[in-house]
Amino acid sequence: MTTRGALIVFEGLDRSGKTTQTEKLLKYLNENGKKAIIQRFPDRSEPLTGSTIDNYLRNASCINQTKEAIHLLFSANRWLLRQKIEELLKEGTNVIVDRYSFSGVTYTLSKGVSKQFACPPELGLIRPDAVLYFDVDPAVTAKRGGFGDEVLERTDFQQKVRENMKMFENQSYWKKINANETIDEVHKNVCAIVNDLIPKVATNPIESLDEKDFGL
Ligand code: NYM
Ligand code: MG
Repeated sequence: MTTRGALIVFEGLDRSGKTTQTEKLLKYLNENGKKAIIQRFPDRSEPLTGSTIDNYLRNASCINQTKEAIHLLFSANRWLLRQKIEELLKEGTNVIVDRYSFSGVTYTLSKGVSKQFACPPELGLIRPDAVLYFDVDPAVTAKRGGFGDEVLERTDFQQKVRENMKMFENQSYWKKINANETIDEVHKNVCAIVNDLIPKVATNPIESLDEKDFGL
């Protein structure tokens, strides 16, 4: 019987260490004989939406610019990769995702858009088996290299995102990680969760996000 891969999502504020940790996890899984790939969102290389989103993030002069339209573009960017992710999971590849619907919803809510607008486009995307939420004080990330390069990287805005992320705290797949620890300590915590997760979900059906995931 073929077993499926796990969908492992990394979430957190800008500069919380997600990208570093997804790369370390990929290397760890591969070295342990497990198939895995990284899928980043936004996927700036996706042909229909990627360059438009990249352009917005690097050039928009204000976070309120086109907030509804950009929200739908971020969501479309995920929908355009949905089938590929499903196929990978079915053939037994673990898919490590750097940001997903949870960033999609909380970043947009933090711009003042309603939950009723922000959540529905996410319904039907594949539900992650685990979301590793990298929790860190925005005062800490603001001091990390590169902070401030893109339009949403402002401490007051990041604080709102952190507050909004609390809406997911009670989901069974939500695993809070202390992102203030060293890179090696965080990696150890990530590996422990993932080693436990992969065999547990191998024969589970693939499910989709629904109203319950967003408290609708
Ligand atoms: N972002 C990311 C959103 O606003 N909505 C989304 O759906 C996603 C996936 O894009 N500041 C924001 C969060 C980040 C920015 O992401 C770029 P990254 O991981 O820094 O490349
Ligand atoms: Mg960023």
